[in-house]
Amino acid sequence: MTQPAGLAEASFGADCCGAGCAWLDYDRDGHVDLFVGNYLEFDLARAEPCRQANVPVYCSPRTYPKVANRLYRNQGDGTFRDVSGPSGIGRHRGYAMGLVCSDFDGDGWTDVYVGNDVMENFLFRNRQDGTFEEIGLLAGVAVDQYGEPQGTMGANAGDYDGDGRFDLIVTDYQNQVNTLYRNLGSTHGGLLFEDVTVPTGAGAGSRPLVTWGCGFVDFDNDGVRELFTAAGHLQDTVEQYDGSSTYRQRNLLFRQEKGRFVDITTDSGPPLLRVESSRGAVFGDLNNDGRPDVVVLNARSRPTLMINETATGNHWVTLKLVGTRSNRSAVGAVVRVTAGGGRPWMKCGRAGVTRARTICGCTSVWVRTRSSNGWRSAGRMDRSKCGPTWPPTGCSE
Ligand SMILES: [Ca+2]
Ligand SMILES: [Ca+2]
Ligand SMILES: [Ca+2]
Ligand SMILES: [Ca+2]
Repeated sequence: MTQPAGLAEASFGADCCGAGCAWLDYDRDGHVDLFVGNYLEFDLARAEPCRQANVPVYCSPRTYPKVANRLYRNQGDGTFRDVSGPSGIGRHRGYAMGLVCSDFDGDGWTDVYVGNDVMENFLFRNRQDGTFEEIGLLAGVAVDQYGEPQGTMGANAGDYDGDGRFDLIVTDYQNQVNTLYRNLGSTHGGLLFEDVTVPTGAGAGSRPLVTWGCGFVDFDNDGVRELFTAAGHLQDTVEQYDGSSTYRQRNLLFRQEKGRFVDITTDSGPPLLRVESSRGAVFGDLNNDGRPDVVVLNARSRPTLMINETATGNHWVTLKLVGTRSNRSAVGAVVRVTAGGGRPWMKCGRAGVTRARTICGCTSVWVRTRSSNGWRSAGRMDRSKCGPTWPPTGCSE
């Protein structure tokens, strides 16, 4: 279908390596569009071998030319049109790796964060007219709190602190720490994030690792999200030139305690103790028992499937959202739920599975009730509705 859909050039046509992609409905016409993050321009004929301490390694991306990302508009007839130029996306060249689509400024229009390797990251704010402006530096997510660009291997959005705004977690290369950007909302007319890596401890333990897929997921249904991070070194020869690191590494699992992330990896069962060179991580309730599971892709090895067996009496409910006049997959939909007298807040951002007060998608949504003492195990869901920013209208519950 790639050729007839008009996507044959989607990063693969040129000497260009794609590194990430995401579905979004950027123009809210009910047809899901495609964003492709491109890593760099690669020409095998001109490629030079690289070495570290005389050991063969993959070259730094700085060895290669930067390249622009691509945005493809779904024309509603089974084909896509490259709108990288008119949308403004194509004006910015970088080394894209992790990317995530989410409505960061809460205006109902999906924005795109693109993590770039070894250089400043991009945040493309949706101007609501088919174009984007790049505000990464102004918004505080281009570099870390020290002004340093990061490796930015992986990125995900999630409302870790439950204030209704989507925060950013970014994973990094060896000798860098994972960075958590808290979304402060639009102040003085501009969207602003704060690097809260140090006060929250979100980057703890990541400095020796190369980290990739990540996500805020509430694995025990208590209403507070945990942080999962997949790890594994890029260089399969690393042990020959760096005695402090290994190709295969353990993944990380943190829980939140009084505003800080605490490492619970070794207390969370045998799958978390596996040592692989992990890359991508996805989350979803694979066996429909209300507890989200994890699938991790491992370089040069089989994937790891982690079935969540957490003992918890906390309740949950599933909503299946089907767009009628908006896109059928409900990508970009927002749902607000009031339950047990608690805060009416729940959002969904992109395709996948979403849990209460998280944003990872809208195919299914779990909800727990909340009392004045926090989330509790028993209760009822009082009300659910498609929020006013469902794109643009129409829902079934
Ligand atoms: Ca569209
Ligand atoms: Ca937006
Ligand atoms: Ca937040
Ligand atoms: Ca939890």
